[in-house]
Amino acid sequence: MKRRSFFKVGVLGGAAAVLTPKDLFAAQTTLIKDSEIKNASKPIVLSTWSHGLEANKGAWSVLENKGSSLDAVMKGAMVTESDRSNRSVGISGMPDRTGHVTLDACIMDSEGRSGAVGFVEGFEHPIQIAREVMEQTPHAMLVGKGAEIFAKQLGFKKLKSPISEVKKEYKEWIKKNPELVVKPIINHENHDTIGILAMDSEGKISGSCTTSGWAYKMPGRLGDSPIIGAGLFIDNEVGGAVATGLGEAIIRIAGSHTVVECMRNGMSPEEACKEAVNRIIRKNKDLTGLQCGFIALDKDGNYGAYSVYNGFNIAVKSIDKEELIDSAYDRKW
Ligand code: SD4
Repeated sequence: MKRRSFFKVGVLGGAAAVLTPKDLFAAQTTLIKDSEIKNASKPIVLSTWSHGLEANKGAWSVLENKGSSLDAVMKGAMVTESDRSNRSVGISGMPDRTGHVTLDACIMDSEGRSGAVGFVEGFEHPIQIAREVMEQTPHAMLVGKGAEIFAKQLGFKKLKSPISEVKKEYKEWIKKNPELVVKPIINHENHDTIGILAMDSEGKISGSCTTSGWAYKMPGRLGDSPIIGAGLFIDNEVGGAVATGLGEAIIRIAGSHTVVECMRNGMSPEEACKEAVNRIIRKNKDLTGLQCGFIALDKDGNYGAYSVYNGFNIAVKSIDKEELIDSAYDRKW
């Protein structure tokens, strides 16, 4: 929160000790400068990175027909998962350092229900399996073999993975990178993950996140993307947030949950994303290659984004908008 906001809240708090948390929230939110608020009418869908433009089209086909935000965020994610030209999501994504493409995904709805899968291989739509975990099981997350058995029982087909292009690229890469641990390279040219937030015509917010994870990660590694609170968090009383970038840094500050809680305390979506990014910056002395970004949507349809480095962007689709906006950021590459 800005100093100005603290001051005003302090004055209000001093003048009227009987203020309820709701009053306080109202007082805080009125302090946000108009220029910091990007607003669109509902329904609306937001996605990370430029591949979000296509994903948004998929989500929009649900929202414009008065479909639910839950169906919209799933459909949007499925568009990117099926795009074989996409080297960062789905079975055409980047492999781990043993050549396996392992996939992580999660989904969360306006009721606070969630489902996730991690470390699954060869499935076209991890996001659908995550939704089934939410709807068909008493669990919040299934990983590895167990998740694959569950998916097969539901009739999801296991495909050949990795696809030949990925295999070829991997063979070249491993020759040049024989060491066990490699530094992350996540920037505007090499990034993974699609994160989607949607609000439907009833004002219900849902989110999804799906990825092949950090390219050439160690086998067995899970990032933030399937972890509720890190890669994605929704609380319909407040809004939702989704993350992209170096998952280890995002997990360590419970990134998306942090963004939502900052909005609950009166910050605008962009301010809340900035606060989460600032925490990452404060806690990581070496920021070389450490790109992380958040997008957030509040319950009134305001949205914003913030990243460590420039180059992150947010795709927006509503009745009167279809655009890719550069995220605000802390520093330049
Ligand atoms: C991960 N957060 O596996 C993902 C990767 C990503 O842009 O979002 N890259 O850590």
